[in-house]
Amino acid sequence: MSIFIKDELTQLCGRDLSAASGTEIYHALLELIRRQSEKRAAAVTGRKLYYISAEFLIGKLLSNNLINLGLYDEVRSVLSEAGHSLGEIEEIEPEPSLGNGGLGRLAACFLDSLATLNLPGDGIGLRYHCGLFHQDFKNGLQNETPDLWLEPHSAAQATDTVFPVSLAGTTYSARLYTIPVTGYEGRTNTLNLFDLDTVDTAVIEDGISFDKTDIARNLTLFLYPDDSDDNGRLLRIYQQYFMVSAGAQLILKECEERGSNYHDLADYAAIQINDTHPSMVIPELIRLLEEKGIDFEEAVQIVTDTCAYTNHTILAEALEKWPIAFLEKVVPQLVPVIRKLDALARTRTEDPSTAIIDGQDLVHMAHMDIHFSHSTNGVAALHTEILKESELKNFYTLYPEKFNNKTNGITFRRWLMKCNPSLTKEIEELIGPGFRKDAAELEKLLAFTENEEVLTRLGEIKRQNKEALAQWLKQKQGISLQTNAMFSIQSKRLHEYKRQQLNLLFLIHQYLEIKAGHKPSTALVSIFGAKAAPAYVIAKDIIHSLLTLSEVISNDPDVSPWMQLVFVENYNVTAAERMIPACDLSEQISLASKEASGTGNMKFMLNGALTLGTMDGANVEISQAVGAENIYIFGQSSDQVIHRYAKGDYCAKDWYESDPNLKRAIDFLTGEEMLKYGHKEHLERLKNELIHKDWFQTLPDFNAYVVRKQQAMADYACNPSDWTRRALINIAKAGFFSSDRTIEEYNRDIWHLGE
Ligand code: 26Q
Repeated sequence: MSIFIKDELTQLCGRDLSAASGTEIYHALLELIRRQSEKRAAAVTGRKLYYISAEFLIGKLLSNNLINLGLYDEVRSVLSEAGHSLGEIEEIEPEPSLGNGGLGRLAACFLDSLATLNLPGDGIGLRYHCGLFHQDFKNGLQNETPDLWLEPHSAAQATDTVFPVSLAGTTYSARLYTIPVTGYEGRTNTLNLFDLDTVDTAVIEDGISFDKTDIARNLTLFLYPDDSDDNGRLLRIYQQYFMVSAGAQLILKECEERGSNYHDLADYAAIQINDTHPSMVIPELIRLLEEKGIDFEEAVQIVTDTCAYTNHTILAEALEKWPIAFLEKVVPQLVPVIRKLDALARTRTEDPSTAIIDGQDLVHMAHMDIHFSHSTNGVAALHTEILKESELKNFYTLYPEKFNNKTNGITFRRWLMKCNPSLTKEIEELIGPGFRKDAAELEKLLAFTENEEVLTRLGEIKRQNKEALAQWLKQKQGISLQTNAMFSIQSKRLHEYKRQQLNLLFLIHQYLEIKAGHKPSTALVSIFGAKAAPAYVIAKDIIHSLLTLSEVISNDPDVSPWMQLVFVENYNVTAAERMIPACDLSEQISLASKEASGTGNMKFMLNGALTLGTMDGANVEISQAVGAENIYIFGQSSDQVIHRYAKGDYCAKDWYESDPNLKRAIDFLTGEEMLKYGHKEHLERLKNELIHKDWFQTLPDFNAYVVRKQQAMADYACNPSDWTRRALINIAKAGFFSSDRTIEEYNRDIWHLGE
C-alpha cells in the first residue's frame, strides 16, 4: 500500500517528495484525500439527513481525514522517509474556524459520527471568507483581526451548482462548495457550503470593521457579524436567508432526483435545525412547495414532518426575535407565509406566550420551530428538563410528545485518537482496538484501576503531554510553563455565565494567601483560553483582569514558584487539541442552569482530567457516570438559582460585605498591585459590576469554589497515584459522551435514516 501512496503523492506533487516543499506536499495531500474519500461516497436509499447550521467549527482536517481513511501511519512514514514530518505539514494548513464555540463544534462532531456510522447525512452552511476573528493581546487587552483562512487550495471545492436567492428584491446566485466528510472506516458524506462569487475581502477596513450595507460584497465575509447595530442585525438576516433558501433548493433538487414527488418529501429528507439561526428554512420550504403547486395546509404538514429543532441555550438574549419590518425589507416573500403560520398557531392555543408574532411585531424564531417541526430537543438532561418545566413550559403543555433530550457528545477520533496518540496507544494495549468504533468498550479500563504499573504509565503520559504543551506555548507565546505543577484549564468562550471571573477571584484569593505565608499544597498552573465577543464590554474587562493578574503574579518572586496564570492567545480547535491532553483539573464552573450542556467538559474527562464543576449541563451526567468521589462538585443547584432569580432579591453587595475573603479579593482588583500593570477603567468597571450587579451570581458560589478547589489541590499533591486512578475512571466512563451514541439516539428517535 505504502508504495502506492508514495507514487500517488509523488505524482500529485509533480516531483520527488524529498525535493517538494511543505506547501506542495500539503496540496498533494488535499487532492489525495479528495480522491480517496470519493471512493467511499455511498449511494443514498431512503431518508437522508440535512444538518443545517450557521456554524461548522470543523478545525484542521488533514490529520483527521488521514486517520479516518486509514492512511495516517502510511503517510507519516512515507513523508518521514522523504525528510518531512506530518506535524510540519499540518502547521501549513489554515484552521477553518467557521464557528463560535460549542454549537459549531457540535455540528462538526456530528458530521464525523454520521459518516462513521455509515448514515447518509450532509451539512448545509455558509462558506465564510473570514472565520471567527483572530485574537491577540496588546497592552493587556484583546485585539481582533480578520481570520482570512480561505486560500486557493482550500478543502472547500467550488462546484457548478448555483441557486437563485432573492434578497431585498435583488436576485443573487448562491454557489455550492463542498468539503468531503470522511467517516472512521466509514462512508464519505458532504459538507455543503454556500457562497456568493462577488464577495470581496477588500471591503474590510480597520481591524474587523467593514461596510455592512454592501451586501453583494460582504454577504459571507464574516462569521457572526457584529450585531450591535441595525445594519449588523440586517446582515445576519441576509446571511440566514441566503443559507436556508439555497439549502432548501438543494434539498428539493436532491430529493426529486431520488424520486420524490414532494408530497412524500418526509420519506426522503430529515432536516435538523441547529438552534434558530436556520429557522427560516421552515417558511422557505413551505413557500417553495407552494410554488410547486402544493397547497398551504399540505405544505405545512410536509415541512412539519421533515423538520426537527435543537435548542442550545436558555439565555434570553440569545433567543432570536426579529422585527417583522426587518424581514419585510430583506425577505418580503417570506412574510405572508410567516403571518399565515402565526394565524395557524393561534388556532391551536389562545396562550399569547406561544405566538410567533408578538404584540411588538417581533417574530420569535424558536416559536415557529416548535409549532412547525415534529421534534424539539435540549442538549443535556438538565437542560431539557428546564426547557420543559420553565423556559418552554407552555409549549411543553401544548406538545408534550415533541419534546425530547439528546445529550451532546464529542467525536473520539479527534478528541482522543488525533489529539492524544500516546494515551490512545496505551488504551489499545490494555483493552484492544474495539473502543475506536465502540466507545462503550472504554469501560474495560476499569479492570486496571488498581494496577500500579498502568497508573504509573498514565501519569507519565500526562507529564509528557504537559511538556508538549509547554514547548508549544514557548514557541507560540514565549512563555515558560512550570510543568511540575497541577494544570487547571478553563477554555471556552468568555461569558459572564461561564464565570471566568469566579476563577479570577479564586486566583486573587490564592495570591493573597501565599503572600500571607500560607503555602498551598501544590503549585498551580492556571491556563485560560477564551475569546470575548468584540462588543462585550465586561467580558473584555475580565480578560484584562486576568492578564493583569498574570503580570502581578509573575513579577512577584514570593508567589510565582507556587502559581502561574497563563492566557493562551487565539483559542481555537487547534489550541484545544494541545491543551486538553495536558489538563489535570477541568474547570466547568458555570452558574447552574445556564450552560445547556458544555462539550469541553467531555473532552477533558476523556483525556484523563478530573472535573471541578457545578451541577450544570452535562456535568450532571458526568458526575452520575463517574460517581461523587471522582469529580469535584460545588455551588448552588439549578433549583436554587432559578428560585433566586424568581424572587428577584439577589443582592451582590450583601455577599461582598459579609465575607471578608470575598471582599478582600474583589477590592484587590483596584488595589495598587493591579493598578501597577493594568488599566483603572477596566478593573474598576469589573469591580463595580461584581458588587452592584453580578447577574450570574458569582459571589454566592465563591466560598464553596475555594474550598473545593483547595481540596482538589491537596488530593493531587498528597496522593498522585490515587489521582491517576480517578482520572482512569473518568476515561473509562467517558464512552457515553461519544457523539456516536448521540447520533444513534437522534437517528433512533427523530431521523430514521435510510429507512
Ligand atoms: C443569537 C441571536 C443573535 C445573534 C447571535 C445569536 C447566537 C449566536 C451563537 C446565539 C447562540 C450562539 C451559540 C450558542 C452555543 O454555542 N451554545 C452552546 O451549544 C453547545 C452545544 O449544544 C452547548 O454544549 C453549550 O452549553 C451551549 O452554550
